[in-house]
Amino acid sequence: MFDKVLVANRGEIAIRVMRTLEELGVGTVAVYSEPDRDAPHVRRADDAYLLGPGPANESYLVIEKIVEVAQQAGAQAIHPGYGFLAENAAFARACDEAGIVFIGPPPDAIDAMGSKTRAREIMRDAGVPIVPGTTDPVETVEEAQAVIDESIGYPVAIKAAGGGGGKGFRVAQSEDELDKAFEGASREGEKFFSDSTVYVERYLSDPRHVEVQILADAHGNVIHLYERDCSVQRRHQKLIEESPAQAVDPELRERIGKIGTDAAVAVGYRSAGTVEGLLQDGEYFFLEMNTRVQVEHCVTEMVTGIDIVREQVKIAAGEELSFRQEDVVLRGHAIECRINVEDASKNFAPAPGRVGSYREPSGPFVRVDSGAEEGYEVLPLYDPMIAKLIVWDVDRDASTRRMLRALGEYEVAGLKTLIPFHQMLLATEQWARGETCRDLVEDKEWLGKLAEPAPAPAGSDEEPSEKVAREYEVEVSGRKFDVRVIGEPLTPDGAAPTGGRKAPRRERKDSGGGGAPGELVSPLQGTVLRVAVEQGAEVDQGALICVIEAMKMENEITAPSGGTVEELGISEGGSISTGDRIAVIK
Ligand code: MV4
Repeated sequence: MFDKVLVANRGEIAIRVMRTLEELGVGTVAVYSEPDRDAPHVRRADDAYLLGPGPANESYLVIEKIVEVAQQAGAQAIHPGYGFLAENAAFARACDEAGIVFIGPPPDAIDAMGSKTRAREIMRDAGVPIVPGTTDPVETVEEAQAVIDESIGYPVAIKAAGGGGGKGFRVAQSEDELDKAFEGASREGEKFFSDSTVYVERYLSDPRHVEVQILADAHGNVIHLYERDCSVQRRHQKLIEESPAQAVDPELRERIGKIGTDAAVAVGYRSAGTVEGLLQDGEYFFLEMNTRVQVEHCVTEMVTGIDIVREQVKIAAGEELSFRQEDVVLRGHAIECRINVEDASKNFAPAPGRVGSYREPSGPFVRVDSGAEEGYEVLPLYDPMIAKLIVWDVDRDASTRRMLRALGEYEVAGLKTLIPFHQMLLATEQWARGETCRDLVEDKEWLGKLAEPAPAPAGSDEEPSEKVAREYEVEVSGRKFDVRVIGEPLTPDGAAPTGGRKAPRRERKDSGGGGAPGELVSPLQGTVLRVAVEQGAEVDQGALICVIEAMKMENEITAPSGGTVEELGISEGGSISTGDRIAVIK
């Protein structure tokens, strides 16, 4: 086993990985960006190293810097978590070249599965069922039209070859929508993956998203940990996941498990991975493979009793899996709710800010994987998911009731989270009947019920405290170090301040609700992609005002109330900051 592992991530997943490393007796090294100096994942680790400024491409995505830090810290391996560099083959190769173990699959498997057309080709050749459609890229609309007429038929899904997770995914119901869908998928592929190549699939009208958890070691053992159902998603962001899938019976369970392991064998997989697929009318089709540990791995851990991250680390250290397929037993039912800092009533707009009082649920069979705490500032720079709530019980019904109980105990003051959304959704008949809830999560009227007066900003009566840097020379084990201490200023008598830890207060304007009457301010920083209204226009509550791109996500900003657009302070292509005025609607 390794002595020391660097965790190249932040937030809940960094802490999740460090917990397992601690249990294995492995030392932990955190990395962080400037605004994350004080973050829980940094305090959790044995050692921590600064990477650079806040934007991920200057910190969490800088391959050379992370490899250099690992060498400097004496870490023998790097765990990438999910997101950031987790599915970056160049990073995996850079680790190899530096003599550091990448805790993940071989770079060639990352490459192969990164290209969705190559993945489909490999799976088809291995006898894994894929959604009917092309395995070669389709160059032109005319070419797409020809294959659709010849073999696929409408409706079709046009998908970016470099895509995945729904990025660069468009639907054409009929021939007259093909042009637009092709252009859209191609443009998004170019924007996100610098690859405008697209392919065509038959569009399934109401499939379930069912995925298989895989573990493969370096000794030729490939097993699966059964399936998860992640059908409750919005704009391809999963919101609720569960295991086992209700729609899967024992016979189908064995069949899709085998599809999962066949897929893993076909790409020479090693480590933990997920084979994603669509299930419709008892038919299961391969969709794509995620070559990382996923956000929702926890529900599988709860029903199998297997620590997936522990297995991942052991596999990377060269150990053989200590159990076989027949040892993996499913027990009960687990559900996970993602706790995002978003306002579901405002089109799931990001709602960054400072967490006020914070209390996590507990009690029997309740697990909280969190990267937040009281006073934690959720930065618009990073993913809005601050925590996950996972529960286990004997069956889906009991698990749902336990989740509702736990959601009720969860207190996150000072900002909007998806907690009320989850409470409302889990109480619906659609959820109880095991439906995908696809229309519900897009239903503005239903989501509008979640709107309530904005909570008072946390600790708004407190004095802000600024941090300062002080230089010291210290001696540790006979070795001299120059250290820069970043903390609260010294008190007049020269003593370090005492009392509770207080995070630095950044200047920020109120986001949403506040300001002048009728004023709509931007909840995030980004680029105005589209302005959907003109000055003087009459809009209804919930009407689309503009689309802001932030962190490569398109965010729809809607009218908080109906009225006339009296002032419009934005233009397409312009940049916008948190708290900037978008419009005044009276
Ligand atoms: C599809 C599909 C229908 N037909 N592909 C791809 C990414 C994933 N997030 C959802 N994806 C879909 N791919 C074809 N050929 C429908 C979806 C889909 C979906 C699937 C299952 C459950 C919920 C869904 C919500 C939106 C889109």
